[in-house]
Amino acid sequence: MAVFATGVGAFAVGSGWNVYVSVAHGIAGFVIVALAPWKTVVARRGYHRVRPGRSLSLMLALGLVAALLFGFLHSTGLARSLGAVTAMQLHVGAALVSLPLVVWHTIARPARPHRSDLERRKLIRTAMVTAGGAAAYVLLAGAERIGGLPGSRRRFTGSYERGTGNPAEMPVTQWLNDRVPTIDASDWTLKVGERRWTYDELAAFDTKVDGLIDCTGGWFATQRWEGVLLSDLLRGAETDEPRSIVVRSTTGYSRAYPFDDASKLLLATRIGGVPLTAGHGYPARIVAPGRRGFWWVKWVQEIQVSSRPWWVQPPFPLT
Ligand SMILES: Nc1nc2c(c(=O)[nH]1)N[C@H]1C(S)=C(S)[C@@H](COP(=O)(O)O)O[C@H]1N2
Ligand SMILES: [Mo]
Repeated sequence: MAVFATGVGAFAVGSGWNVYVSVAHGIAGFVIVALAPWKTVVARRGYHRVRPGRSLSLMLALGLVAALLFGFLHSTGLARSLGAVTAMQLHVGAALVSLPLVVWHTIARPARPHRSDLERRKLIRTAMVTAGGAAAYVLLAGAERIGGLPGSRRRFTGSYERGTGNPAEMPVTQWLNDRVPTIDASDWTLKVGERRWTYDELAAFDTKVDGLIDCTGGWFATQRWEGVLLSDLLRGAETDEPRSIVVRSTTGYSRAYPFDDASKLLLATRIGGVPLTAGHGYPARIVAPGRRGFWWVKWVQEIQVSSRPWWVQPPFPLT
């Protein structure tokens, strides 16, 4: 459970304390590996008893092995993509398949708590396994560095640099199933409050932000973005109790941000001095430094101030 929680945590945040979450996620992975031999003995015993759910148990074991393997391949950089999919996608996919199975397994195969569980000896053993996981984590990081593996050049979120200062080299990424729309800027407008902005009006703004985008898919890049800060754009569009800013794309993808972040969010029309490409969000996209890539809404169509708190939304987009 710790490994799922830290994995989700690492996805949610891209700055500050996230580094601890990511490190904990790595250590938890090693702890699972360390416990595997012991668990294998228990599982082998259980497997010989024919009972319902045996194939589910087997699937769970396979799912966890796959999640660990692909996590290892991504983080070391030994294999970052396998054909059309990335190791990171397989890592997350295997984890998502395993999660309901873990829940089922905990309910269907309860481990009865023993009085001895809280004994000093057992607590010390737990501490030692965790310390062993941490040591393995540090050793692997060292080995990556000495061996010159790509894994040592990752950001603390686990992401690899791709296309900094060169937008053409930067991946075009969609969160789930969104498709890149073809938008003709001459019949596109941006609705902000009651006002509609044309592309040319927006393109006249030239606030520049060197912003780092870090996709949960495992890559990051820094670019010079250019456009208008939401705090400038929203002047006059404020409502009575502004609590959040809701940004929606032409495709229906949307995110809500705390209202107080307005001066940190840019609506960009240019990247590296030239208009955005369709893939990167033309005509206009959000630049949200410090937030993971899924907050950087592309193809923005509407920006509204709302009295609803920003956290009244799914933690991750649903499309
Ligand atoms: N409308 C819309 N905006 C979106 C997405 C999406 O699926 N739809 N994906 C997000 C994700 S997950 C990332 S990492 C960035 C990627 O930006 P890029 O394609 O310009 O590199 O866009 C974000 N903005
Ligand atoms: Mo992403």
